[in-house]
Amino acid sequence: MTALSYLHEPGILFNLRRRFFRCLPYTYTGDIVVAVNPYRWLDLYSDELGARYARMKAGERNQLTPHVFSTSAIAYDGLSRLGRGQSILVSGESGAGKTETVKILMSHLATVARSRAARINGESGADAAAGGMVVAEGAEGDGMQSDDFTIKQGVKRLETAKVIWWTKIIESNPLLESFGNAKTVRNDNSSRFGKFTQLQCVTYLLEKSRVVGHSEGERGYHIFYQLLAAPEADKRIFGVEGRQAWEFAFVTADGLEADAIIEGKTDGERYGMTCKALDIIGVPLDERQQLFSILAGVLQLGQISFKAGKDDDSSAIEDMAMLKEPCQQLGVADPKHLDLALRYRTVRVRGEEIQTPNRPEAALGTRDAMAKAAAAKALYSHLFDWLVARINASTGAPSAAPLGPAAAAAARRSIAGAHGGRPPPRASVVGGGGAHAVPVGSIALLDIFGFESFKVNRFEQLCINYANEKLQQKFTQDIFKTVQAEYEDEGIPWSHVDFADNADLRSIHEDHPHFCRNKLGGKLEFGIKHYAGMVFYNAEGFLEKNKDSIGDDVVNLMMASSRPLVKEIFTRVATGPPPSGHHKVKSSSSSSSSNTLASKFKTSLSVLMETIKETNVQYVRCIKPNSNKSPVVEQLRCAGVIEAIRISRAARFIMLLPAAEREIMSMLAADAGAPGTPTAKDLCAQLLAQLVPKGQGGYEMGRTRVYFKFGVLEQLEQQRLAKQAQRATQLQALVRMAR
Ligand code: AD9
Ligand code: MG
Repeated sequence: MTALSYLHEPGILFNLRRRFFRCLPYTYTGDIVVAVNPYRWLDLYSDELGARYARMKAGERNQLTPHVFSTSAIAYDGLSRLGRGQSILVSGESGAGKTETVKILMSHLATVARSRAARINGESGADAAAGGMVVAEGAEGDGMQSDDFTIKQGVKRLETAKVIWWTKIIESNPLLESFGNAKTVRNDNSSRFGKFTQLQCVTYLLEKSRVVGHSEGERGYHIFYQLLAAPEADKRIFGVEGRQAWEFAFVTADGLEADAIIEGKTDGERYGMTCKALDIIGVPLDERQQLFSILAGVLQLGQISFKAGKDDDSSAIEDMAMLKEPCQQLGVADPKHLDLALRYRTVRVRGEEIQTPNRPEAALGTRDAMAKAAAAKALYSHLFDWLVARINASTGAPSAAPLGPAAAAAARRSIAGAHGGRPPPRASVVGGGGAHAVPVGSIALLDIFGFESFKVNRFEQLCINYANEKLQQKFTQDIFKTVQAEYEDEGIPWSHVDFADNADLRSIHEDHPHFCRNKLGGKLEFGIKHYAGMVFYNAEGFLEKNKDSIGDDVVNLMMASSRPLVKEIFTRVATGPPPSGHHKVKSSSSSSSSNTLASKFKTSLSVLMETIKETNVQYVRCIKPNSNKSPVVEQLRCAGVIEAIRISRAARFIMLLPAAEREIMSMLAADAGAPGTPTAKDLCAQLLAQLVPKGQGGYEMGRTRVYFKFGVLEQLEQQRLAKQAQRATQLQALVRMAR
């Protein structure tokens, strides 16, 4: 893209389109990789190809076809050679391919590590494939070539541990997707949480409302459908024997049956994959059953309905029998306790505990229904956090300690598994090293929920789009910095250049240009001009969702559960999760305002940005090519690809390769009558002095490049073409005369 002499939107679009139809989804614009979602698996992810990019030396990037593999190879190299922490930020709108790209990057990092280890150990490729996959290893090759038998044994054991470690990492991706992804109108496998994978996996804001409902044409979390598509024998254990997804209020689809299907594998097949993945990360059968029991309990909570009570201001459970199943699955001994926890709340009045009914302020039962939904959401989100913690614990640095035969066998089975045209194994949590190799940094990958704009946008969309704004801001600043650094390098005076920045959003008020009231919408509607476009939000339910609290009664009930896992996930929250090894999470003061979901989210995003700042950042911008969704040019604008160019235009100069400049110059040299000069730079300077009108600041001479004011180069090009045409006519005339 940077080699194009005309850098403008149509040119960029044309280039991307042409490459897309030639099955070349990757294109470089400078250091950025633009990835256009091919929506079918192309033969671009083989181990052989991965190894080619892995062997790529610094500065060789442009000799190979543009590929996202170059990003992972450069990150790996930056870490292992320079010891600098790396991060790869993948962005793009919903469905653009971020999650898949991150998986491709991860599996390639494993390949790079493998091929490096193979080189060090002098192993054959096949042997290396079974081990030696170390990311972030300190000194490469230390003592690895010893002939000593015991050391060899030790190394072998370590290699086996690494295989298992990588397998766990690989398997954690689809596992987290089962629990944190769902079908939306924009993407069948849409991430409803953000994920920053470093040594540890840190997740951001799981969309909780999806636990209890979803819009038309969408689905709840995959895992619920997997549970209901499980073998009947399993379903019997969880009390959902013979039941179908459409029977459960929380996950039922009001729309067509087709809405409840996602492409690829069936939910039943995915259930099997999830069980296998749980096995690999070390969740034993008993715990797995408890996990699915909780999920079944959540679904059954959704079946509880309320009716008017005996006196006016009370409500009652429609049918007490409804409580039996959820109580059994959640380990609540007495259904009456669940009844009380849902319909009453305990308040303390002068030291005394009083049970008051949830007042049905608006419609009867809405309060109770909300308590029910809050309980379900708490159960699910605590379970999700627990799962992430388990994955982190399980994918810590591999140790050479003996591992259970079951885990080893499962790991081997998984590695041997076919990938059916999809990319090879996906790793998840990147980093870590051998038992004796202390990691010197890590490679982090960020995969967030993409920018969203639906017909109706709610609190979740505001949070999601806010996260995207944050990421965009970092991108713009980096691009800006790159341009600035280049100008300084070239010895060109730098004057302040403006660039689009939505940082002022935080000061939104009525007459702010980025804030807008929807004239047609209701009182609760407002719009925000995001970097990626205008979005109108409906503020209904904002306060409730932002408060994000459940009653103490439900928490106490769950902590008294006879199911150890239910107890555990609520205890983790009550006492706070154990501090993660790698991230020092800065906790803000716990004033009441910082307890809202939005402020917690904001703080964790700031911490994330601080973490990223310490690393060397690379960008991948994913583009969705569908014509029925948003036009590509809009996405390019949003992805900052156009923005990057706009910034250099705002700086008033277009960067060019010296060769291209010289070509034009020499074409004009004869006419301009420039005397021969020793250096190309002098020639350029003289020529330009004659060709470009003086006093208009049409160009600026840098040390190695000429920066033209926008349009000047195009003018010169026009002249050149005119001259060429004139010459051709003259030549033709000569030929005719000769005849
Ligand atoms: V969201 O913000 O989580 O809603 P993503 O993550 O950007 O979104 P995702 O990676 O899930 O999108 O990609 C959507 C679909 O595009 C995938 O399910 C694949 O079917 C398809 N896809 C994405 N990337 C590739 C690819 N490199 N090759 C083939 C792809 N198909
Ligand atoms: Mg995703």
